[in-house]
Amino acid sequence: MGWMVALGAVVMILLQLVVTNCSTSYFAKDVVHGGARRGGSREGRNGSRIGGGGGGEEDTGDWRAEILWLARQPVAVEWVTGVRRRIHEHPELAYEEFETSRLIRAELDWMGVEYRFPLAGTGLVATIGTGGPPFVALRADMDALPIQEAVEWKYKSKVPGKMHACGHDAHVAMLLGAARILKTHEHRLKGTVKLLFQPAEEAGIGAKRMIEDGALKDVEAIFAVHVSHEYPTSVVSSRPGPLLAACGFFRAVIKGREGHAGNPHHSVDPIVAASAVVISLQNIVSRESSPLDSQVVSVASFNGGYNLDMIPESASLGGTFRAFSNASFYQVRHRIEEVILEQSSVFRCTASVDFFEKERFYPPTVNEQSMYGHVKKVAIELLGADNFKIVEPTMGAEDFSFYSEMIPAAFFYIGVRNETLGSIHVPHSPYFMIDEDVLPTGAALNAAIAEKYLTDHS
Ligand SMILES: *[C@@H]1O[C@H](CO)[C@@H](O)[C@H](O)[C@H]1NC(C)=O
Ligand SMILES: *[C@@H]1O[C@H](CO)[C@@H](O)[C@H](O)[C@H]1NC(C)=O
Ligand SMILES: CC(=O)N[C@H]1CO[C@H](CO)[C@@H](O)[C@@H]1O
Ligand SMILES: [Zn+2]
Ligand SMILES: [Zn+2]
Repeated sequence: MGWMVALGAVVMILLQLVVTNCSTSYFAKDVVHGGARRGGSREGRNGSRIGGGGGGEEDTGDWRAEILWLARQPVAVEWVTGVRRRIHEHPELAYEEFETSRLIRAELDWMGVEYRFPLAGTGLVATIGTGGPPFVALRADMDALPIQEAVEWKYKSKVPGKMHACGHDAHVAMLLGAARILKTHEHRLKGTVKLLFQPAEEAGIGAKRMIEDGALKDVEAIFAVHVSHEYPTSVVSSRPGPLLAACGFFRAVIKGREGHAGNPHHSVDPIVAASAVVISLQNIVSRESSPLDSQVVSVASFNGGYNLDMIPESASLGGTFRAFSNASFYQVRHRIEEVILEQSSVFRCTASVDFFEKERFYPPTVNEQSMYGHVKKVAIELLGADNFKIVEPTMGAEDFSFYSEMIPAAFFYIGVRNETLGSIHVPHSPYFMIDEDVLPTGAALNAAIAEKYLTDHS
């Protein structure tokens, strides 16, 4: 199905809003301001077509131009950038996104967009469209990180020790930007778009709680974007199938019996047991899993006693494990536990293992083929084939995987890399920054993905 474009109709509605009552309509307000500021340049936009006024004409080029125009009007750009900066200045950690959530709700109120609040504590789900099926969802995460920002700029984090170092401020801004575009298109949406503003992506698996609170009710497909420092500003990338790893953590406590190190036979040594555990854990991936099925087990923490002539009562160790399939992930988890318990008992110790399954246990993020295809198609239509890239999977994790486990889903990246600006740092770096030029494009892309999904599936 092509894009049904009714540019004439849209313009008529805009003009009507301007004429009737600009102060009550979110969008009309912008047209008035934007028009005034830009000296009526709106008319210069492919004027013949606007003047033509024929509704329902099918023309991808016009659709593309219109959605980008909506996103890139100076007032819209200024607004979306301002939203991002306000959030950036006031970062909030997982499940503490009170002000961020309040800001989102205020913007939605202003647009006249309805929402359900709260879900998962600070989260919300906004709704735009017919109110009927099909339902498609877009998701943004809201939380920041416990990192001290090292970038010196005007809108630097005002909260010591907290920073939006993963771009979730940009995700929220781009989703609100999409809301604004979709609201102006609401009359022509062929179903309903749900916008999920989710807490606690970095810690606390907020996605899972959003689902438990009904965020996916009726939703048949879901999409989410993440900024990427690897590609230039506004270049979109993704891949079909597994994209991000399943990710788990473990911590083991191995207990023996304390004793003098000069008389080791009176003690049960947990240090030797823990050492054997570390070595044995290395064999899970190297000896038990297929070389073609990428997996990781890393021991990243190892602690025992500190007294040089005492064998301690206990030792602890822990780390992380990753895999790209659910089956491998659970198999590795099972073997980590087994190896720790059994290897400890070889050395007459006892052990317990915690996998933090309620806070930090993520399934793999898997892009469903046709949802990936949809993102790719829309990105290329909107931004051109040069601006879409296929990426390799990475061992990072995302709690978007909880959605992708439930319904067809696609996760994709949008580039924020700009050497001139210095936005070249990895996420979670205190130097992380983005090229804000991405915001209008990301908003347009979000909106296009949702609108086009509804057109294709109604
Ligand atoms: C993943 O594997 C576990 C353990 O076998 C199972 O309980 C769970 O339902 C699986 N999840 C999916 C999405 O297949
Ligand atoms: C990088 O940012 C600078 C300053 O905003 C801008 O002039 C330039 O066009 C940007 N480059 C790219 C590749 O986006
Ligand atoms: C701003 C705008 O819509 N420009 C488009 C006008 O139409 C020409 C030809 O179809 C396009 O190339 C422009 O991008
Ligand atoms: Zn992150
Ligand atoms: Zn992130």
